Amino acid sequence: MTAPAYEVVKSGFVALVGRPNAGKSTLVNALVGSKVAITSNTPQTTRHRLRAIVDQEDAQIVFVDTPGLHKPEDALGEELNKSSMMALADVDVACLVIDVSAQIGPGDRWVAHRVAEAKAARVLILTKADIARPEEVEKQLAVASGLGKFDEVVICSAREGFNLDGVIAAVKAHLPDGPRYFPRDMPTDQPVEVMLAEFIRERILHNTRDEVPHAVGVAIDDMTYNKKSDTTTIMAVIYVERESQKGIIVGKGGEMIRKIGTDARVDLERLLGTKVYLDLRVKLKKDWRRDASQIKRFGYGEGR
Ligand SMILES: Nc1nc2c(ncn2[C@@H]2O[C@H](COP(=O)(O)OP(=O)(O)OP(=O)(O)O)[C@@H](O)[C@H]2O)c(=O)[nH]1
Ligand SMILES: [Mg+2]
Repeated sequence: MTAPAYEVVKSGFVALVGRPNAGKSTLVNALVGSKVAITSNTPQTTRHRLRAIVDQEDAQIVFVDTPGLHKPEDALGEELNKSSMMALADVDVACLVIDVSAQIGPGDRWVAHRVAEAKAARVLILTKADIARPEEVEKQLAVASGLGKFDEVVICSAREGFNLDGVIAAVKAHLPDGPRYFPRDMPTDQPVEVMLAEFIRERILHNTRDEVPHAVGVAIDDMTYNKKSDTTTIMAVIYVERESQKGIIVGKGGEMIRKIGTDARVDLERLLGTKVYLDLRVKLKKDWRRDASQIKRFGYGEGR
């Protein structure tokens, strides 16, 4: 037998699934050690599957962050669920992520069944341990463990960086030998335009409430780099579904859209490593969440 032409390490794909708001994307960012996924306390923040890569001397773990599984109310919701389910179809390890501070209910049970059906090792991750008392954690652990048969159970806090090593060890134990699938210094496989649009959308999620966060889609129209001033000009469009939402995003005298732009620029500049001039416009795209082709155009769900 001849040796393979590549370095053999522990490598494979690891899906993180769970209810919206469970803490999946925050955990992915903490594991990778850089911001690759947007996060917010608005459920259904994540709108597409994304890969985040943890590279070590003896392993390469490709985490797949997914949209929270929920009861869909529109075409967008259906797309998001479909995208998460597809992530489960082809991974080495399926992680059920549960918020240790929230009541475990039918939503978690449903996701647990999907994890049980996956042909993968199963890891139960209880996260947000920093906001639960030890006795609450114990109680949740007992209930969550009853959701299915798990190969590993881990308690962690993404926010405080508690037991991230435990998460890594738990998944690594179930990875096969294989090649590094991605370059060693690549934290995510997302195109830069997607990350820019998502970073802008995150700032909208953080600055607005009620129906507005869900009704927003962001697209990058154009991007040009000026070497002399070391500045990237980004033209982005924020789409909303109603005229009233447009007013909220723009705000009184343009105050809100300026704040969104200023907030977003910090992440955009960090990502690009240049100064950024951000031109934000707000446009109306009536009921886009009900329209499969529009959803696809934004790249949400399985789009793009
Ligand atoms: N205290 C605490 N809060 C956390 C932790 N992890 C996530 N959160 C918060 O929980 C909320 C949801 O986090 P996300 O990472 O966006 O959750 P998600 O599971 O990706 O949500 P969806 O994308 O909607 O499915 C955010 O407000 C996070 O700041 C944690 O370990 N501790
Ligand atoms: Mg998420």
